[in-house]
Order: sequence, then structure tokens, then C-alpha cells
Amino acid sequence: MWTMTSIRRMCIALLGALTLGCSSDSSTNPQNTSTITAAGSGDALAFSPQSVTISASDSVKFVFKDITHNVVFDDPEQIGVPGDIVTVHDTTVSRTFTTAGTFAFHCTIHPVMTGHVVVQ
Ligand SMILES: [Cu+2]
Repeated sequence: MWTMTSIRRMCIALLGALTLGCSSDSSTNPQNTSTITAAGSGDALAFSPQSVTISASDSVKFVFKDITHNVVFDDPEQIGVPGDIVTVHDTTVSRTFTTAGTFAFHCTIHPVMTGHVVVQ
């Protein structure tokens, strides 16, 4: 026989199970994404931040504002280096890094713009 008390207990137990379910979901996050922004007009000519540290198989999202830039990796022979990003503006381009290492890059249009991605 269902009483109000037993129904209430059942609801509390279900809520607990749902909460546990949610917290275990958050521990299986999809890959992380870090963001590097290339200078827009009014900004100092730089990638910001100049360095990010990620885990293998994570992605870096390069955000380009209103000034034209590119991203050219210093060592195209480096194992795991992703493809360069051609000259773009007002867009976002992601690159996934599958191999541990330090991947230095620069903008050929503005040689003062350098940065690197550390993949652990
Ligand atoms: Cu540039």
C-alpha cells in the first residue's frame, strides 16, 4: 500500500539518483577547448594569451577579429603539428592537437605576433 510517506521517500531517492547521474555526466566532459584571440583594431598586435597549455586531443579555438592575420606553425615537420590557418579575419578557426609537445606559431603579416601551444 502506497502511503504519502513512502511516496515522498521514493521521490527523495529518485532525486538523489538524478543528482548523482548529473554529477557523473560532468566528469565525462567532451574535450576541452582553449581560446587564443588575434588582435583586432585598437588592440596591441599580439595573440592573447600568447601561450595556452592543453591536453592531447584538446582543441584551440583561434578567434580573429577585424584585422587580417594568419597562424603559421614554426616547424611544419614537427610530429603532431596541425595545419596552418590561412589569412583570415572576422572568423573563428579551431585546431586539434593530438600529440604532446610545444607548438610555436606566428603571424607572417605581423612578425611581432608569436605564440605557442603546450600539449601535455
Ligand atoms: Cu597578424
